[in-house]
Amino acid sequence: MKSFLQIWMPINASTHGDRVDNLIVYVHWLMLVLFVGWGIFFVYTLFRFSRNRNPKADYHGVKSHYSSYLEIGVALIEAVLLIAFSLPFWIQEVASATEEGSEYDIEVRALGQQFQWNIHYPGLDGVFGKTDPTLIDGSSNPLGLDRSDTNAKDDFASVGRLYVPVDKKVLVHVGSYDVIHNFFLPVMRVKQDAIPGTSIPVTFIPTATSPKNPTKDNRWEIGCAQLCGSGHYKMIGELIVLEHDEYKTWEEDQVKKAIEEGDAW
Ligand SMILES: [Cu+2]
Repeated sequence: MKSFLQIWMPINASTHGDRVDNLIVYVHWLMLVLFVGWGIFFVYTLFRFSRNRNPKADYHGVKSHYSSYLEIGVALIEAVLLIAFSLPFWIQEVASATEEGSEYDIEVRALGQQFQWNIHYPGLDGVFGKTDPTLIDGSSNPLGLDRSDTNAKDDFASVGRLYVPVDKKVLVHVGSYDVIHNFFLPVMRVKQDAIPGTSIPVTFIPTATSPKNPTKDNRWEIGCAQLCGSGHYKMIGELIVLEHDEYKTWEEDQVKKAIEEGDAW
């Protein structure tokens, strides 16, 4: 279901995006009702309790319980939003989708670093090679990959660019080298804090391929949604969703470069 507020949102290109958007829409409707309701109440009090009508202060105040009932009503609606919409969504899309043993097609690591996203691909063996923070070198080894590890031989990095195939389940382990960043894929409705020393899984399934020759206005961005330092504004990457065979060709190409040249970034 496409809700009318989606007109003002980035396009949604993930299977779970509609549920996120619907929740945003419900919260906005509740906020609109509260905004109009409190606005009317405020104007009412200006007249009802004006100095002209109440020359003497009333030391007893309001006796009715209407405002309490209203507050309870608002709390109930919020509880319904949380229990009926947010929690089931979170359990299904976040908790169970990322738990140990759940199925996925592509697995990458996204590591925030002032001020870029380093994407680590495990290569054709599907196993991430060993990394060591002391080996990190901004230009030649942004992941700190230990090439002496056999699993690391075909690993490669893609700085600022996340390539994924369409219609496949992608698992991203989000982490950080330095400060707290936030891995944000607006068109996938994915937003996850990247916290140093932790690796937090997020998943999504793209439903469309990204624009072929993207311009600044229609490219699919990777953003950093957490103020992370003076270069935060330029921590923008690009999400590239390819057809499955295009993705395979790209991946094999990167692996070849990694094996032949010992690096691929
Ligand atoms: Cu950042």
